[in-house]
Amino acid sequence: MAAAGFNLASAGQQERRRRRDQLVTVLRSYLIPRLGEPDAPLLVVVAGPTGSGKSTIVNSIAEGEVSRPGPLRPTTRQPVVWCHRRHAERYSRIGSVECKVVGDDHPLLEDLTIVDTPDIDSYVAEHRAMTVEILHHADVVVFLTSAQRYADAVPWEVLGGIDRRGSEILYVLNRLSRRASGAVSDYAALLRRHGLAAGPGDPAVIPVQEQRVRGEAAALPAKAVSRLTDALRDIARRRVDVMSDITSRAVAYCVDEAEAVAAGVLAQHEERLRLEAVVDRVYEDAFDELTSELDGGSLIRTEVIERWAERVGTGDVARWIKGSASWLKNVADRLSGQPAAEVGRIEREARRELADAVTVRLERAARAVGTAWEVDDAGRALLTPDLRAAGGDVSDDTEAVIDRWLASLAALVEAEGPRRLRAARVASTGVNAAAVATILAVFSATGGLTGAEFGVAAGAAAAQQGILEHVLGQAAARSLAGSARDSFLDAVRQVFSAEKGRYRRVLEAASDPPRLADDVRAAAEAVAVSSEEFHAL
Ligand SMILES: Nc1nc2c(ncn2[C@@H]2O[C@H](COP(=O)(O)OP(=O)(O)O)[C@@H](O)[C@H]2O)c(=O)[nH]1
Ligand SMILES: [Mg+2]
Repeated sequence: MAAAGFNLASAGQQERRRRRDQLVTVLRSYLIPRLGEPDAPLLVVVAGPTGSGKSTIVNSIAEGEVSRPGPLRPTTRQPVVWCHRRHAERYSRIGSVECKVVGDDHPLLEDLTIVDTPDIDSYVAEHRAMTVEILHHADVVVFLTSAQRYADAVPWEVLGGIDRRGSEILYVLNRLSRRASGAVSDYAALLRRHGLAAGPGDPAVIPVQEQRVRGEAAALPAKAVSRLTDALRDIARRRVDVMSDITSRAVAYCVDEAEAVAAGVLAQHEERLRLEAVVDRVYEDAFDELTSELDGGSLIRTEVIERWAERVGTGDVARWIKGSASWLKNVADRLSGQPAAEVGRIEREARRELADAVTVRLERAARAVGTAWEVDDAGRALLTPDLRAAGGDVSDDTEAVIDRWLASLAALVEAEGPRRLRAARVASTGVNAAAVATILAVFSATGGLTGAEFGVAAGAAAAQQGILEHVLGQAAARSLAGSARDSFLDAVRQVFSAEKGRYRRVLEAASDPPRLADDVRAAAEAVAVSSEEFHAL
């Protein structure tokens, strides 16, 4: 259950984390230790706001000084555990909180251990934290507040948590003056408004009248706290049943909350999928655009195509169309006459132009994801300057992918038409010339048109297709151009996937796998089963 990280900063995040934390706390701080030591006395924690008389009340129950009270705030700086002598060792620490232990042999302590705590509204944060932690371990809470301050000094959140997990809470209204007789029912109504169940017995709120503090022990007379003492004696008498009820309620709470945590895991997963879908759509659109530009002949600037075409000899097309075959010899001569470096340069230029065409689209896609995530809480929290732009290595990666494609293209040209290549005496120019022609055919988008259909007016584009067709034959030329196109798109898709992967990784790190929902439910089920076994003993 604790493994649910809920790192996706959506609107639901805080609530999911809060529920997970409460659930884990109930298991770790209450249920597991409690069921591990079923014979330990019930832990009764006296808590409340500053100066409400907690220490005085504990002393009054003990009829002696257990915890020093005082007008100076804060007086109680550490929990004081009043327990039976034979249990003294077990309480030097409760959870991670070090406690002062006062061993005694008061009959109440056979079944109960009573803890006086620092002020729950202390200005010392450490004191508040200690008290909250001790409260997590409580079987029974005595929540003490004074008649003067009850309206504004109740920590609803903390009490609500304890109430929900099923511990008993005794609400004590201290220092009541005889004149303020409506305070008890007013306080009870306030508690009910906040959804807090009435304590055991009647009345729900236990009143303690304002007294003069007497004696060295700084305690109230026993009679003043008799209703509270009676309630505690009753709980002590029913210790085994009370323990069983509280733990059963805690188990039921955990099972319910685990369901809520599991639902949170699934809801978070949905949110993650939505963000992922945005990324998929953006890159899908960018890829579709690139594909249609490729097929429409506008992926690479026309000037570049024409410059390349010039080198291979566009002017010869006219003669070819008129039936002269000498153009091919001219092309072959021109290419073979050129130093290898020249053909290499054409390739490099093609590579550069292509890499740019792809990179520009990836930059645009990254910005589009940035814009879309920006308007989503979770998305915005995940966006980094890196993610708002294409990956730092995207140019190099694209060039590498294109290099591999060009290499495979050379192999493809060899495989598709070596005989015709030889026959056409283009072999002397090497595969590169044919590869360059293929590149140009692909990027000048002659599509399925033949040179003749395209006509002289098509210029460079038709020339490339024409050369290829003449060299390889029409069918082979078309299939070669088609395979080259497809393998180019496959190669580009790899770069697109790698780019998308950056967002996927971030989303993966920020969200929990949906199977965790099942794990959480299974863990809750295991808790319920062990609890049933425990209660059957
Ligand atoms: N007169 C009178 N003083 C009280 C009563 N309860 C507490 N006090 C005083 O109020 C101050 C704070 O009490 P204390 O028990 O230390 O409060 P805590 O902070 O809640 O533990 C001390 O000076 C007590 O003597 C009471 O019922 N009557
Ligand atoms: Mg105190």
